[in-house]
Amino acid sequence: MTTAVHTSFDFGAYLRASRERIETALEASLGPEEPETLREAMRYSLLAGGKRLRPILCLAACELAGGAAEEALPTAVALEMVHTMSLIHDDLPAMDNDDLRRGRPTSHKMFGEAMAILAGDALLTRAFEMVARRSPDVSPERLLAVVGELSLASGAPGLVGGQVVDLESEGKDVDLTTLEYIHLHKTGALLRACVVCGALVGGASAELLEALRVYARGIGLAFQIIDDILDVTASSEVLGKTAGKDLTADKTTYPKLLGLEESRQRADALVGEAKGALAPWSERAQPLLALADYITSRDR
Ligand code: GRG
Repeated sequence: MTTAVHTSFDFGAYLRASRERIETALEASLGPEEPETLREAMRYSLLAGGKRLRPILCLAACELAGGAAEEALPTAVALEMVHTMSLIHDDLPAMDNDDLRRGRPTSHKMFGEAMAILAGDALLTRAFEMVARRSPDVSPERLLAVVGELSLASGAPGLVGGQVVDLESEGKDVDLTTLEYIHLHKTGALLRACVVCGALVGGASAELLEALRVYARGIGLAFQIIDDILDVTASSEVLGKTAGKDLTADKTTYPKLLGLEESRQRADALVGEAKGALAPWSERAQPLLALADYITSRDR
C-alpha cells in the first residue's frame, strides 16, 4: 500500500547513501588532467561538497523509470560537473563577484580568474565526455538524447540565457514574469535536465517524461524561492556562500516582490504541484517526492 511504503521510506538514509555513492563517482571521474594546475582547480571545486541534489535527482529518476541507478552514474556526475562549472563562472568578478562558495574561497580567489574560467570550461566539456564516452552500459540512442537535453539546459535556452537576463536585470524593477523567466532558465533548466536525463537513461515512457518535466518546473521554481528566502534569513556560515548578496547587488527576489510569508506559501504550492505530477507513480516515486519536500525544508 502507498501509505506503508511512504512511512517506511527512510529519506535520511537514502540521502546519505546516495551522497556517498556520488562522492565516490565524482572522485573517480577526474584525471588524468594536464597540466597539474588545471587538475587542482577542477578538483577543488568539484570535490568541495555541496548538497549533490542534482545527481541525486538524476539517479532517482532513472530508478523511477525502471533503470538501475548505476547506469545513470556517469550522467549524474556530468550534471554535477555542469552545475559546478556554473557556480565557478557565476562567482567570477564579471558576474556575481563572490569570495565564498561551498564554505571555501571561490575558484578565482584560489587560482586566479583565468584558471577559474578554464577549470569551468574543462568541467563543462568533461561533462559531455562523461555521457558520450564513459557510460558503457547505456545505448547510443539514449546517450544521444541525454546529450541533447544537457546541451539545452547548459546553453542559451537554459543556464546561459537565464544568467544573461539576470545580469541585465540588476538594478532594474523586475516583474514576476521576468523573475520567473530568470529562474526557470538559470536554475530550473538544469534541475529539469537532471530528472529528464536520469529518466532517459532508465528508458522512461513519454508519459513519465512529461510528468517529470512538470515536476521539475515545480521544484525548480520552489528551489529558487527558498534560495532567495535563505539569502535573507540564513548566515553565510550555514549557507557556505555570502548571505545577503541579493540585496547588495540590488537584485529582484521573491521576498522583495511578495514578502517572506507569501514567498514561502508559493514555494509550498509549487512543491505540491510537483508532487501531484508524480501521483500515478507514487509508490516508486518516494525518493523524488521526498526530495521535493527537502527543497522547501532545507536550511542551506
Ligand atoms: C558557461 C555554459 C556556461 C554557463 C554558465 C554562470 C552561468 C552560465 C549561470 C549561472 C547559473 C547559476 C549559478 C544559478 C544558480 C543556481 C543555484 C541556486 C545554485 C545553488 O545550488 P545549490 O544550493 O548548491 O544546490 P550546492 O553547493 O549545494 O551544490
